[in-house]
Amino acid sequence: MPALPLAADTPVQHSRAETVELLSQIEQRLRWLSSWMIHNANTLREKRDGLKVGGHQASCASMTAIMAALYFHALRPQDKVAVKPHAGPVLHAIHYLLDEQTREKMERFRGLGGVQSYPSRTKDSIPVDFSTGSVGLGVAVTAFSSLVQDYLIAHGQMREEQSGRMIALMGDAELDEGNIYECLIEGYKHDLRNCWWVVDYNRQSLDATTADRMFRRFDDIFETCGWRVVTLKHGKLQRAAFKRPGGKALEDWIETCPNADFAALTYLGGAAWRERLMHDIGKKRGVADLLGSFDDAELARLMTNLGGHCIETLLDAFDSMDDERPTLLIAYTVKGYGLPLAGHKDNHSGMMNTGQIESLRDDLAIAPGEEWGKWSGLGDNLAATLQAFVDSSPIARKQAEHAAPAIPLPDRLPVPEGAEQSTQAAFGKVLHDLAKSSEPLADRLVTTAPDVTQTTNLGAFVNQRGLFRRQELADVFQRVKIPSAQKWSAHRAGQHIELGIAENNFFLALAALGLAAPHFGTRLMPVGTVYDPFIARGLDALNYGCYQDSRFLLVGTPSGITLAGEGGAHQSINTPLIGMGQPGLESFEPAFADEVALMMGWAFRHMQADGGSSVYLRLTTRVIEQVARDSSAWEDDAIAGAYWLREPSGPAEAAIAFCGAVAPEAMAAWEALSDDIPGLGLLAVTSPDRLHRDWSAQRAARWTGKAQGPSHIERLLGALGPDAGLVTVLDGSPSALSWLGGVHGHRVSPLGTDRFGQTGDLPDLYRTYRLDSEAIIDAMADLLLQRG
Ligand SMILES: Cc1ncc(C[n+]2csc(CCOP(=O)(O)OP(=O)(O)O)c2C)c(N)n1
Ligand SMILES: [Mg+2]
Repeated sequence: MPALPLAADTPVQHSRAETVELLSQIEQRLRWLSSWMIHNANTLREKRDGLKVGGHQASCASMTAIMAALYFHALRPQDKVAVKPHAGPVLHAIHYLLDEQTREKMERFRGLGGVQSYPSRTKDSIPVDFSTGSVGLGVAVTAFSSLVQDYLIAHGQMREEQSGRMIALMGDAELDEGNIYECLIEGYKHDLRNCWWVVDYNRQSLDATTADRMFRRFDDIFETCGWRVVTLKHGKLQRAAFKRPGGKALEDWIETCPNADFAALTYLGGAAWRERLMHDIGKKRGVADLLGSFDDAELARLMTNLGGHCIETLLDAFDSMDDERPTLLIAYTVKGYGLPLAGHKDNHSGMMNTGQIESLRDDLAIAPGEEWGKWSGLGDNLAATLQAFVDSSPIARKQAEHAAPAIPLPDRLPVPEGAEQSTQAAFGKVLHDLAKSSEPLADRLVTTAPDVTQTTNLGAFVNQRGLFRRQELADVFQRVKIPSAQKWSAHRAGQHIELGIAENNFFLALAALGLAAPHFGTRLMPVGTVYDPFIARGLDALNYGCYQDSRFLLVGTPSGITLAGEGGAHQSINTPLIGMGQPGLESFEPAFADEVALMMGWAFRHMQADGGSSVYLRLTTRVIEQVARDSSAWEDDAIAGAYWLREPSGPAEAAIAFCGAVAPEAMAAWEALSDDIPGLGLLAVTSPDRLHRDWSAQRAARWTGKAQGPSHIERLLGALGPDAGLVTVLDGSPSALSWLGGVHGHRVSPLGTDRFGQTGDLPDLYRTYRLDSEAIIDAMADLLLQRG
């Protein structure tokens, strides 16, 4: 080991050899602290529930060299990283060395308020650039963040010099996720840059070793999409051995060794390596002497000296990637490197037993009781030098996330005119009016859609504000004067990001756009449209965005069976339940154009509020007659989730509660019944989600000591008599409204769609699925008869 200079007040310039040595020490610390954190949580901490705590020592050890070299050498303060979920403990150990994580939180790994199982932007206290957990998503989101960064640079909100790299540290099994390839294609179309994906290529997934047949195929796939592929197969020791007599035979053997054999031999160790190598290539010239020059321990070290564990090799690779080209770095590794679990096919959730961890502790000269010390077992000088090295690394200068200023918003968004309108068309008009305005909000809107821009009424906005591309792209049809309603030219100032038809990409793009404020200091107002049924296609990515507290407006349209002739396969049935069930997403289903304008105005406020969230509007193409309003008294109630379109009177015996597109049927049924049922109410439910959330929150307030009061729905339904009946109706799963009966114990007859698949026109479909006014009248008669 080279003599290291003593720590000094001013950062010391280290030679390459010193840097390598310091990073090797840090690698060992990260391997130790991550292993200990997991061991402590599983074995030493008191258990109260008999359940496994879990954690992945082998997945961590696989990446400690990569992460040491990246974080304490290659990373710049403006770069952002998504860390492989199962290497979360390593990230926390890094921040522990930087004094940004506490021992207490690490002791509570996977416990309430402790270090989260997987890196979490919202729940962890250390800086986490991207949450991870669902494999594949944390990788692809980095590409979309690079796109967002380019968008901000093109719009003059960031300087080119401020741009960082968006980096994913990924497991090799993540390469099996389809969303990775959807993202590659989209990235190529958008001329992706400043993006690194570093693969921890341990050739093991959760269940087993991975297929050999994919070897080198990844290079082809990525290079086809414009990426540079850098492969770090061998470490320095191996490369030196290959140059010796017999070395070529050894190299060729490694080249063709099946993944499973390599893993098994790694687990078995030096003697097994020797026996197998002698058997396979021992007779080749120079091999016996070459192998004979290493004892068993040295041979094991040599054979596992893969690129991803060799600090020098990693530093050279990172240093060579000094341009903006997207780069896939495939770093060969051993899962469980440096631990007795190394190479075993079941090591994904495997853990060192007490004897094994104690022996690792002894190897590192860490005294019992000193396990949590940052630099335990090292001399004072080395410890001080390491601390100074860590403190002067660029990552230590990483700035806290931005608190981006709010965008000034208009008091109200004008209501689109028209006696008859659909909610989808109204949405398009509100955006179009904004696009024509000089509102500051208009400049921060970014729209996006997975190849459904025109059919979801974004076209007018795009005509006004243009498509975004870093390189100008002329609209050929316009140039040769072929008439078209769409101007499809693209330029740097454009505000619509056109995506191919891949809903996972769409949701990841929204997630990245909705993090522009904390990531880059400029708030954007992303608005994304998608056919409502295809929300399900990207549901995990939607959940992923919400979990990270990304802020966007999602518009699902058209929806339900109301899209009629568009086909049974396109009917969305359970999206109202998705809207209710998804935390971090407030959902609305308006019926009228003035509700749409009101909700969009509220959404833009909520998207930038402290404690706000993303918002989802479920819309329809059904054109319906608009209602006349004599005041704006309904508005607050509509935002709270429901308002009386026809107020019940007296101790009303019944009410009809409807949501969205079936408003005309509910109104017609009310007209037909109101003479016979005195005081009949008609409740317009604009958000089953907000109503239910508020109802449960008020109930919970009794036990949490928060302010109590009747919830909005308790207040509204309190206007009905105790024996009243409720008919609920929506174009979606009936359970989105049937719970209303539980509020005051009213009897309910819930109408909605619980079957699907049949195409038809509206009268036929509404009759068949019992959403028409006859069905409402029948259901009401039934309820009142029951009571009699
Ligand atoms: C979408 C999703 N499916 C399944 C899992 C469960 N899971 C966790 S890790 C893993 C395999 C990890 O293998 P790899 O990416 O190679 O990581 P490493 O070998 O480094 O642990 C799986 C299937 C998950 N986290 N996310
Ligand atoms: Mg793996």
